[in-house]
Amino acid sequence: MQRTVVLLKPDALQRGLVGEIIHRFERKGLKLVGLKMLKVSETLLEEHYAHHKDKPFFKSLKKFMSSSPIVCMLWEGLDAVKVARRIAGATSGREAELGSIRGDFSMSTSANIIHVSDSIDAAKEEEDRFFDRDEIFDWERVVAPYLYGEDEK
Ligand code: FUP
Repeated sequence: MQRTVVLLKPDALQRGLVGEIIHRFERKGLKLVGLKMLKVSETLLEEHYAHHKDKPFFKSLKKFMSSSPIVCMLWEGLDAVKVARRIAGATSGREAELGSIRGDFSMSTSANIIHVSDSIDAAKEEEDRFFDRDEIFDWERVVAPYLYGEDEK
């Protein structure tokens, strides 16, 4: 099973969308294995968004991401990385498909509610970046046989 990191950005908290978003991941069948709030430091943001450091929006992105706490979540499931990306939708809320979180709740490319790891490698790096080992819970989901077929375990 894969794990993927989901961050609920300050706009999700300010707009009271945290419960709605968690609900969508839960209903899909992903398993919550980590959950916490965090005030992100400048250092952590610079590491997390290192690939954007030369972009014109880098400074405002950092300001936005540190304007409120964020919610960090770790979700587990078959193909969790790809599935979570689809639940989130395209980067720009204006382009994202209706039915996705960004498509339903965002009009922006910067205030776009949610971050989701974009590859299996990124998911592993981000898990280490945002979670300590004792913050990850390896619990047995008793309904697992009703979420996956025998051949999918
Ligand atoms: P995504 O993987 O969909 O979150 O998208 P990116 O890695 O391309 O972008 C990461 C974050 O940078 C976005 F969520 C918001 C910010 N960003 C902007 O503010 N403006 C842009 O034009 C592109 C990205």
